[in-house]
Amino acid sequence: MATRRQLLGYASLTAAAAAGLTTVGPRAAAADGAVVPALVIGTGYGAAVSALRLAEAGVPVTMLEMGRLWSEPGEDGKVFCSITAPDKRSMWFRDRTEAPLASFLWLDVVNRDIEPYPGVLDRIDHGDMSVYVGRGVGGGSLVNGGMAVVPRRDYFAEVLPGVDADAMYDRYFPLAQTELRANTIDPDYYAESEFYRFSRQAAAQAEEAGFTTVFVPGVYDFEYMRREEAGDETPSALASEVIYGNNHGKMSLPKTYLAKALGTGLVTIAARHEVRRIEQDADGNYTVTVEHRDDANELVETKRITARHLFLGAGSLGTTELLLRARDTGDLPALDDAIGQGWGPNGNVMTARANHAWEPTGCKQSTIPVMGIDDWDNAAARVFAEIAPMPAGLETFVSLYLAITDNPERGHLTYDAAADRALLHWTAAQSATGTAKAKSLFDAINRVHGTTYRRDLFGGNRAFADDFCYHPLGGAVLGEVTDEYGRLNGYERLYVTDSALIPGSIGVNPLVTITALAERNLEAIIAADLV
Ligand code: FAE
Repeated sequence: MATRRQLLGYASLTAAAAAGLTTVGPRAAAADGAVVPALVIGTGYGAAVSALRLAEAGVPVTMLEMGRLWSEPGEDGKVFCSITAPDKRSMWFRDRTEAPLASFLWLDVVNRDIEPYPGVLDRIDHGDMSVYVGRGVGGGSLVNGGMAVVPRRDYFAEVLPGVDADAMYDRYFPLAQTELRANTIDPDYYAESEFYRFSRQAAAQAEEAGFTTVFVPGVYDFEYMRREEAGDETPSALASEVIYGNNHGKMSLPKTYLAKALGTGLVTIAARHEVRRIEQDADGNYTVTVEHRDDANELVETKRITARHLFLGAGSLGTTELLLRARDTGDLPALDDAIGQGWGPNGNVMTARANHAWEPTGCKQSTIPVMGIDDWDNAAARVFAEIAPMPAGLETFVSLYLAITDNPERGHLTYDAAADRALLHWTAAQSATGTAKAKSLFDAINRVHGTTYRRDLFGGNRAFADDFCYHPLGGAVLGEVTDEYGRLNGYERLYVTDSALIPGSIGVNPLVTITALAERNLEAIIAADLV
């Protein structure tokens, strides 16, 4: 249940948005020249945990977010647009949408021309790898499928050997799932709903081929979904809403951690505020240079805000870029040489199979995945494949999957001074290592079931889309460029708190790990550095 504080916090957020404001909470804390105890860059999972726990410890917090405050409805009465009818709200300053699926039956029918606008989903292109990220107050929680999966303990220990796994599994993973409001679909509802026919069919085919399938928890409220199907609530997951935002049902960060944080009265969130630069003054405080822009991307004001404690929660690419820029331009020259290393796409590979004509996957599909094919025990090709929907509103006969493989390849980021941005170095050959693992699983299903891959969906006649990811991880790896709690080497009171800490792979969808790790780190940091 939501607490009173949480309700108050969420109310303040929606009221600010309704009044056309970009700042929620005490405004002076985000004014030019403000000096604050703690500043958090970003409003995704790591950032939101940081803000809540700092505020609960009595520390006032300012959060700066480059994306919009997504609460006020547009002309159609909705805050977000659907996948099937995308408009300017869909993507971050584009002339045309760039959805993960490029085409259907090789036809260019998926993407639409749109007006440039600070839309909620961004795609950051880097040659052979494009990275999808959420933009807005709530970060990735606004656009993701909400699958809230705890990683396997053995793999977690392999990836982050310096972290006490007992503490994570006894305390921080359960805490993260509770705060995120993770729940699990009722198997009876799943078994009957026509919106999960696509999932039941793909699961049955995987089982027929000898694979194990598992239900996975999620942060979409499955009781709300059941009422959607009964016609008692406004549909969202059942109305093709997800990657461009959910208008209802999903317990995204503005309804959970951020609402609670605002409810303390000690947190200010300033939206459309992008941090461009981080410097340190003679007293050891950090001053950030922030550009406040409007929805036309015109500069409203450049501000400088100073903080005693600075937390970077701008996501794997955002945090790493800020750190590389600070190091390489000489603003924070003592940052570790290994910043930018250890990046990976969590082994993401998307693929699709063509079902037989007598095996429809359903015109009606929920946008929220609830089941995975778990083949992580296969040491030769560890794969966890999410059974993904394709909510096109028509029968496609497609079984779509987002496979997470244990691809051991790692890329790195460098700072390009001329372009003033970070460049990701990742090659198609590196993706191919993960794709081969995914292929061995889906080849087996195709073999047993007598089916083939769909090649009409990803462009270039390809069966596998391994040139984009949803799960960027790494760039400021825990225990390498930071201590074991995210304190950056070379500086005091400067912290990384997000997906940049995880070295490239975690074996499942990462949001719960990012959240739980931030909970663990903040507890230690607050106890030792702040009180
Ligand atoms: P993140 O949530 O990315 O937040 C970073 C925030 O910082 C963003 O709001 C940025 O706009 C903001 N920012 C960046 N640079 C700046 C700057 N310079 N100044 C101010 N603000 C800045 O970070 N994961 C799951 O576990 N389950 C799923 O089902 C799932 N589905 C996904 C589906 C899609 C389409 C996508 C894109 C991702 C999905 N993910 C999923 C991944 C998950 O959302 C992602 O790992 C987390 O959101 C990363 O959390 P962070 O706290 O690192």
